[in-house]
Order: sequence, then structure tokens, then C-alpha cells
Amino acid sequence: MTTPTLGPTDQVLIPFDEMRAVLCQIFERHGTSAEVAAALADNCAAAQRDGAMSHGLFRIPGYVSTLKSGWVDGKAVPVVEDKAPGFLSVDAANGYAQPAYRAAYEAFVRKVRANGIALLAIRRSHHFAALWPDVEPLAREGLVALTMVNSMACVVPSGGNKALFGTNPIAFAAPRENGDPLVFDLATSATAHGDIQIAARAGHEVPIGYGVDRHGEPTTKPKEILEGGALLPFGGEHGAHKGSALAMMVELLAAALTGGNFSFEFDWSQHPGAQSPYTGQLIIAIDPSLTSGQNFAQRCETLVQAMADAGQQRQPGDRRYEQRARSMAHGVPVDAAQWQQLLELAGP
Ligand code: NDP
Ligand code: PYC
Repeated sequence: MTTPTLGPTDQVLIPFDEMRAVLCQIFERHGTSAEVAAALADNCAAAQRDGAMSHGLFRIPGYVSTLKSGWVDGKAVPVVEDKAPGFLSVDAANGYAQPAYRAAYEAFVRKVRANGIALLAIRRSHHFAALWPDVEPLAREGLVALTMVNSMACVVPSGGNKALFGTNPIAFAAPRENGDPLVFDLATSATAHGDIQIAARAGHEVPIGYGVDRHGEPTTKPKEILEGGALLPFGGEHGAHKGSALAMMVELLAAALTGGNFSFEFDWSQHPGAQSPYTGQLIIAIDPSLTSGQNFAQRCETLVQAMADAGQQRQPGDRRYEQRARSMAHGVPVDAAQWQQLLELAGP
């Protein structure tokens, strides 16, 4: 293993492949199969590489405690079911969603190309990660893709008084003629639960409108949101009904349609240390070459240019691609103490 190079502050710069290898070692050491370790390490290392900190290396202790708790099966073998010409279903068998997706990926893309559109429904799955890694590869193959996953009850529906929805992210990816795919990936809550955890550890306050305390009162203290409080849907004071409606849609499409749990349905109280939601995920992909007769990637480029002309210089995904390029050129920035902790988890 190479010696990490010192970064500007208390960070080290770790070569991407080395970081990914350490993550594989951690996962396998804590009870996953080699296939599952590879799928999780690819996702988590990519998040750290792209500066998507709420689902980067910070998540590893949560994966480890979840595996130790017996809540998830790290060696689950997903079962892919061909339901209809445009519909694949995967029973993740209480394992992680990423290896379940991987098991179905090639057959899914074949269906998309054959039918113009296909759905992949994953159930009995744990998704503890960023979603964009699930759709960006489809866009790199020229497809348009949408995915959503529900999580754990920690978001109060608009006008409500108790946590019901998950943070329920939606990710979308579309191919562009002259650049990396256009990708957005956003929680339907005011922010991701992971960012509240990070703020709590750092001792930072969060903006008003992110969450409420255990009494339902607005708070800027992340610990009050985490300990008995809840997050709010995105959209702010006058628009939370919109975030709430999208969170509702995610519950229906990622859970009801797939056969997974709603965010409020699973009970992990008998598994101390468990952190990964046991729910479902839906992926929809479209082959644009079969639709409008126009060159979709060119049309996407035209829209991006028009947005830039209208003053929107930063597109969703731009920040991640820029950080990705820096990480691949100089090494992935990692907090030095965190890296040391991960090396210890990886063992000798
Ligand atoms: P952010 O609010 O940070 O970003 C949401 C999207 O908006 C990103 O695509 C981002 O692009 C884009 N964006 C941000 N700022 C701008 C801007 N000024 N102009 C244009 N676009 C912008 O994400 P969230 O906090 O909502 O979610 C973070 C992550 O948490 C996601 O990856 C999500 O999948 C994950 N998550 C996972 C859950 C799970 O159950 N597995 C649950 C909830 C969240 P860019 O990437 O370039 O910054
Ligand atoms: O950050 O909201 C979140 C989250 C929930 C499950 C995994 N990540």
C-alpha cells in the first residue's frame, strides 16, 4: 500500500484504486461476499471521489455496524425474475440493492433496447448510498434513466406532525452530445439525513427549515433533529407540499410497486447498530433513439446551452465531475483520522 500524500490540511490524498481496495477488504472482513464487497466499494469510493460526502467514507462505520447487527445479509444472492417484456424484478433477499441491480443490469439494458423502455423493480433490499451511480452508467450507454429509493421514516409529511416518509431520493441521468451525462440526484427532504449527521458531528448548526425537534418546533440544532425530531420535506415554508408529494410518489414507486417495505414499515429495533433502510428501489430506463426521431443527446445539449444563456452556468452534476477530475489527478481527499480508522477496520 502506498504512503498517503499529505493534503492541504488534515487530509490525505488516496489513490482511487487503493481506496476502493481498502473498502473491499473492510466489507469482506465484516461479512460480505466478494461480489457484494465489490458493488458496495465501487459505489462508496465513487461518492468520496466525487465529493458526495454524505454517502462517501463517512458511511463505512454504518455499513460495518449494520453487518454486525445481523440486520442485512452481506452474502445474499439476488434472484432476478423476468416478469414481462419490459419488466424485470429482483428479490434482493435481504441483501444490498447494488449487487441486486448489478445481477440484473445486462438483462435490463437488453430489455430497454428491445422495447424502448423497461422497468427494474428491486425489493427486499438495503440502499445506504448515493443514487447517481445507479443511473450515470445508463446515460453513458445513451439511455435516459430515472431511479428512486425510499429509506427510513424520518421526514414529516407536509402539514403533518410525525415522521412518516424516508428522505426518498430521486436521480435522473440523460446523455449529452458534448459532455458528461446530465445527472441530478436529490433527496426529497430538505437535505439528506447523512448531512444532518455530518453537521451534528462537526458541531455545526443547519438552516431553519431543515427539521423540527421532538416537540415539532423548528430547530437549527442537528442533534435535536436526529434525537426524537425529524426532517422536513424540501420546498421550504411555502413549497413543502411539493417535496412531500414527491416523497409520497417515491414510497409508491420504490416500495408499493416493487414489493418492498414503506419507510415506516420495517422494524430494526431488535438489531442495535442497524442503519440501512430495508425497502425497495425502482429504475426506469428509456432508449431515446426509439422515441422522437431527433438526436436526444443533441437536444439535451441545446437545452444545457439555453440554460447557460439564461444565466445558469452550473448544471447539476458539474461539481461532482470537477471533483472527480481533481481526485483522479491528485488522489481522493480523505480526512486523515478517518483514513486511519478505515485502515484499522480493514485489518492486516
Ligand atoms: P444536494 O442538495 O447536495 O444536491 C442535489 C442535486 O442538486 C445534485 O444533483 C447537485 O449536483 C445539484 N445541485 C446542487 N447545487 C446546485 C446548484 N447551485 N446548481 C445546480 N445544481 C445544483 O443533494 P441531497 O442532499 O438532496 O442528496 C445527497 C445525496 O444523498 C444524494 O446522492 C442522494 O442519492 C443521497 N441519499 C440517499 C438516500 C438513500 O436512501 N440511499 C436517502 C437520501 C439521500 P452536484 O452533484 O453536482 O452537486
Ligand atoms: O442520507 O438520508 C440519507 C440516507 C438514508 C439512507 C441512506 N442515506
